[in-house]
Amino acid sequence: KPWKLGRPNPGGQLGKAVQKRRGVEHGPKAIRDAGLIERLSNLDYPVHDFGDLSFQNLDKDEPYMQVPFPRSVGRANKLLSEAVGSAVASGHTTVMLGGDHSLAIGSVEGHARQCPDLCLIWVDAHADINTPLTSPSGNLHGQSVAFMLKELQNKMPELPGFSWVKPFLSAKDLVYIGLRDVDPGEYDILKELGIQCFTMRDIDRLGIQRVMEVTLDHLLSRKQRPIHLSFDIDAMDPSLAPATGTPVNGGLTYREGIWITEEIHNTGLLSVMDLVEVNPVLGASREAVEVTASLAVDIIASSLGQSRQGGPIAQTQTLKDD
Ligand code: HAR
Ligand code: MN
Ligand code: MN
Ligand code: MN
Repeated sequence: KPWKLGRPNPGGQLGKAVQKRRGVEHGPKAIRDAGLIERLSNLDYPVHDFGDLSFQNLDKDEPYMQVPFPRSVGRANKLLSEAVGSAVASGHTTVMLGGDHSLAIGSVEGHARQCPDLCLIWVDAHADINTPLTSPSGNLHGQSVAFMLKELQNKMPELPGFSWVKPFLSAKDLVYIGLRDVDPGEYDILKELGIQCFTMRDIDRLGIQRVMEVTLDHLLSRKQRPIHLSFDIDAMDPSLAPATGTPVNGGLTYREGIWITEEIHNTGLLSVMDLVEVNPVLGASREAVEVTASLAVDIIASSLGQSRQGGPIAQTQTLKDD
């Protein structure tokens, strides 16, 4: 029975029947309730909470092929793109809380308008690179990256609601970490475009330290540039992040997750991060929701400089050299 976040779930059982994964819109509240703002304030940043954006579901939003609610999702992402763009333009390091991972379309697009040379690190159990034609589910949260990539331009149908998105990212400017549930059509795209992927198998083989070394080298060795980190909480093992829509066993350990974010912080180049797919309605208990939201806070705080050793970490140095 889904636990409800202190107030009735407006969709209730009807919501569940219509849209199985309903509830992810309550993710930001759960993450704030887990103490996000206080934790970031402790890091010596002035923190500004821009609050929630409000999105409306459009009437007559008929599915396009098998994609549900394209116009509503497209419109929401356009608003988000503008909000992220103006936060970045005014000099903020920006955190976007979801919601589901389709929000990365607007978040990364808005960031890229301000910072056209950005690179993208996608931490996720899933590649989210289906096109509307390859998608087994139709769901846009499994297609976000396909909207961004220049190389997929001629494979993307014109989806109502998304005409404002022009592909802006090259395949070489993207790295995946944590993959373990990749659809056949996605596998073909990843191979064909030669995208740098570190699956859980690669992490087992190389270790997370090496994975991050190669990731940052791949993206930053030619030049230093802004990083967009898009972190799907389902990258983490479901034992640590149970309250999410599509958990997959065998995910990142707590320490692997924190290593990833510490290494990204240490570049000094993190510009925008997304933390998505925390779904308080899907937790089996109040505790399951709280551990998931509190993990999300740890991941964000670590990305923004919370350290495990009480002070800044100089890259590749030991504690005594810092
Ligand atoms: N690959 C599947 C699809 O396209 C499921 C992916 C969506 N789930 C996510 N994304 N949480 O990371 O439908
Ligand atoms: Mn989702
Ligand atoms: Mn995702
Ligand atoms: Mn995922």
